[in-house]
Amino acid sequence: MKEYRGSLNATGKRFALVAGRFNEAYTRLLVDGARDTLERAGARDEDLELVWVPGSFEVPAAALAAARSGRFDAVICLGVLIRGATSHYDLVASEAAAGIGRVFPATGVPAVFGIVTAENLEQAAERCGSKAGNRGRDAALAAVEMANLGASLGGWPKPADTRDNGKESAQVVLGRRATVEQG
Ligand code: INI
Repeated sequence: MKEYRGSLNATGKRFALVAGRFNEAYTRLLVDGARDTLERAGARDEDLELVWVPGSFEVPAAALAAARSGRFDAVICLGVLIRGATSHYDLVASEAAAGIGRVFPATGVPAVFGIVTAENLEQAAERCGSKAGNRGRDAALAAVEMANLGASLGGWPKPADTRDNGKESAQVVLGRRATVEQG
């Protein structure tokens, strides 16, 4: 049986990192981990671009813009969500996950999920470079693997609706598939 597996060689590949500034001290650890992993896998610093957004809620919009730019083989989404006293965390977490999940089908560019969702500061710290690893590194490896797997399979399919220059794709990602006037 023929098997396909994306390699972990990032040589010649271009990546966008999109990071939420909320809980910045932790998010920076994810960014550092992702960058170090990409460079150790062979990516050149000049082939990496980092986009900061206010928080995890805004990550999907910037990830979509990066994916649509055509400049990247994959987009790495990073953020740190820590549960508070209200339902805010749940709303932001579900929107971030759903929005990031829609970028790939809408653009044909893999967007990987490196958002830490933690119940408290201790859990966040554990996932940002201490005893539970570094989710930024994990996400970077997933991005390299997906970029290479796509190349092995002859390229990830571009959605049919890129014919309208991505306008329809944007509506899919933003969850507004129904009629929306484009200005
Ligand atoms: N954004 C995060 O990335 N992490 C959080 O823990 C968080 N909490 O808990 O509030 C958070 N909120 C901000 C949100 O992502 C948006 O930036 C904000 O609501 C403006 O749209």
